[in-house]
Amino acid sequence: MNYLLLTIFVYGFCTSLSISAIECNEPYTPCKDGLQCVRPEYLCEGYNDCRDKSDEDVDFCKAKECVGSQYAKCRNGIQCVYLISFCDGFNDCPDQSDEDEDFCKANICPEGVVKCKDNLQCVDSLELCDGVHDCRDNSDEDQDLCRATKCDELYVKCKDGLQCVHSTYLCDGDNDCRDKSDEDEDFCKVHNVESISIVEDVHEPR
Ligand SMILES: [Ca+2]
Ligand SMILES: [Ca+2]
Ligand SMILES: [Ca+2]
Ligand SMILES: [Ca+2]
Repeated sequence: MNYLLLTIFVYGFCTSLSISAIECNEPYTPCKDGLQCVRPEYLCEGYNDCRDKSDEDVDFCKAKECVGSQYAKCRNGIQCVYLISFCDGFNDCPDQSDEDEDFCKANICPEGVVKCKDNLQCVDSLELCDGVHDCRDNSDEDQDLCRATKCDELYVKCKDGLQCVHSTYLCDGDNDCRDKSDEDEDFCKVHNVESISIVEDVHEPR
């Protein structure tokens, strides 16, 4: 073997050694090329994280179970998406099966999440009557519903009796209630106790 061939052989051997040397710490998984490590929740979630795209390989993903109980497979059996992403009004599965009408009609929203009036979309219960339209049919901000809705703990009803705002937003200098009542001097006095007790919890004692 001449010198040049020997040099190429040794160089090639060392390069292959350094490539295969990568080790992934728990819970990371190596990509197929052995050059990168990825977190388990990044496997088969629809985005390429490995440069060789092996984390989204169709055959690999079809055979792979989703990580943990908070994920479920799209209908195509390939990608895993968060349970709360099913019927949330946004397409998360590439085959759009997470927003399929028949599926969402029969779907029961997870705990802490409620169905819009259309019986299709699930929104967080804290998004009811928060002044922002979250349901496509706007039913989360329906006036009759909001008038009858009791605000969640730590939330306060605006003077209009419709909107709930977090008590830390009271008297903070920004208008959060549509009717601006959260910055109304008299309204602040009425709710003063709650807003002060929360502020004290956040700050370190001096
Ligand atoms: Ca991925
Ligand atoms: Ca979705
Ligand atoms: Ca809302
Ligand atoms: Ca405010």
